[in-house]
Amino acid sequence: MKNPILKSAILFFFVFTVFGCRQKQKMPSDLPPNSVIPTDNLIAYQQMELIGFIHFTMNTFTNKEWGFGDENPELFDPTELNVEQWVLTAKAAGIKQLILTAKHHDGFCLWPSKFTEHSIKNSPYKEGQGDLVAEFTEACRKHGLKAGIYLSPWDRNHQDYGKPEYVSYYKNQLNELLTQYGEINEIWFDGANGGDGYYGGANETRRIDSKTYYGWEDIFFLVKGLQPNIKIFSDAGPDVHWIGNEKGIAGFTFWSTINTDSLVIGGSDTGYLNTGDPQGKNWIVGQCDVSIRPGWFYHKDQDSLVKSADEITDIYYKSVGRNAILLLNLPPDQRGLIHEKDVQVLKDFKKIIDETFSVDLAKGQTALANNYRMDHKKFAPENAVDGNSETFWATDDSVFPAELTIQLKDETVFDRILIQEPVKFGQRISEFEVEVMGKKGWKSVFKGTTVGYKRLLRIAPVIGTQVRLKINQANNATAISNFGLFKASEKENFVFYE
Ligand code: FUL
Repeated sequence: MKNPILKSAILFFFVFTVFGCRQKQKMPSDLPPNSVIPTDNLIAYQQMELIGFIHFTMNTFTNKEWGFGDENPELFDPTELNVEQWVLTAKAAGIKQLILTAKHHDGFCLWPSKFTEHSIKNSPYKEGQGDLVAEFTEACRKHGLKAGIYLSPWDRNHQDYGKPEYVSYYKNQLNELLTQYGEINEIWFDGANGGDGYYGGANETRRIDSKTYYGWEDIFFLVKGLQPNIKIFSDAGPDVHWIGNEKGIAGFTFWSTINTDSLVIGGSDTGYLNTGDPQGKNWIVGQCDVSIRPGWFYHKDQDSLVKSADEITDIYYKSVGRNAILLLNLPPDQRGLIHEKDVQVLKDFKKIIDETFSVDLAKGQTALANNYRMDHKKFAPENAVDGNSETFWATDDSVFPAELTIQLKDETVFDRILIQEPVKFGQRISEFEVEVMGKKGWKSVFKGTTVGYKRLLRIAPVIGTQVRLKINQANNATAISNFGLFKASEKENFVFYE
């Protein structure tokens, strides 16, 4: 080549390309995500952690759990109803969203639906001018809570239940609820469907095939069309699924992945719902529903049976602490208020949680690891103890066990441990262990399986200078966004280890 300018241009291009590529290879790529990951919308949903149910309707006044559907609307007559009391009580307990039974199985509507007379518009409440869905959604918004709606698919009042006409009625109701009350963050589709009822005076038993009757795919499409960010709850998702029991307890092993094609609303394998499925092709948040009282609705004779703050705390560890959402039911009484006993329990529960988790003893301590991805600081172990959920420690591929060691400045006593995976990359860990360095060397204090968005461990108090998290098995490179150590509040009376 004679032209020296052309020669140096070609040389420059060659060097730049090769060197440039090399540089690129050396740059730490982001951690490759799993094939099943959550949407940002679902991550934000799970970050709420604790949400509440409000079971309040005709049953509150008839002292029933399931109304037959023949109740006279005039029975709905709260004397001191105060929706702000519900919202402020919930908010003070750390609850981030409330779901209201806009219509339970008895068919009575808490809003003045155009499509039925069986509603609040024919009750004494505000002389028929009341709209509890409006009051509820406004109060939630005013105090910074998300609002959700429960609309029972089963309707023991409606004459057409079991026929195609009822499905149109149900869709009309969805249309009202999802267009007239601003943003609705969750819609709750119950699995209890069909049986005996009033059915417009027929007083008979009507069975339906819950797989085909409602046309769920069309309903989901309608709902998402009206409220694109809404989360749809049912046994089968598509966004949030039932945990398989009404005790508020997720499996010790719990995957946020599951296969929805094996799920049916009202007929799924409860064991499968309780553990999720490591091979699952759908990311669906698990939700643990439970009532603060034995019943879902208020009954005076259950005033002495309100769960204690310790019991709610135990449930919290077995739901939120096992990678699921806790949906805690707070049923207002006939006055229309959350009862004083329930309010006190919620206060005590919140104190226990706040006191336990206010000081993270691992935060800012020295963190070491046997490996971190590409030796790059973006994946360094200290990211797991910086108190920032956006940063994380991650290893290179196929490094097992992956070990994160926290060196504590002083001998430290703790009995609660927090582990979090950055789930935007998927749920990975299936076997882990925590060890503590005490006077006699390393001692195993907990052996676990899944972690996910949040795993909380309860152990007997230990004293140590070093703590080691060992990830023995995962479906992809280990990533941990938070590792925390805590001392349980003195107010927690019962001690559960797990
Ligand atoms: C169940 C219903 O039958 C109960 O009454 C309650 O609403 C509970 C949350 O869901 O399926």
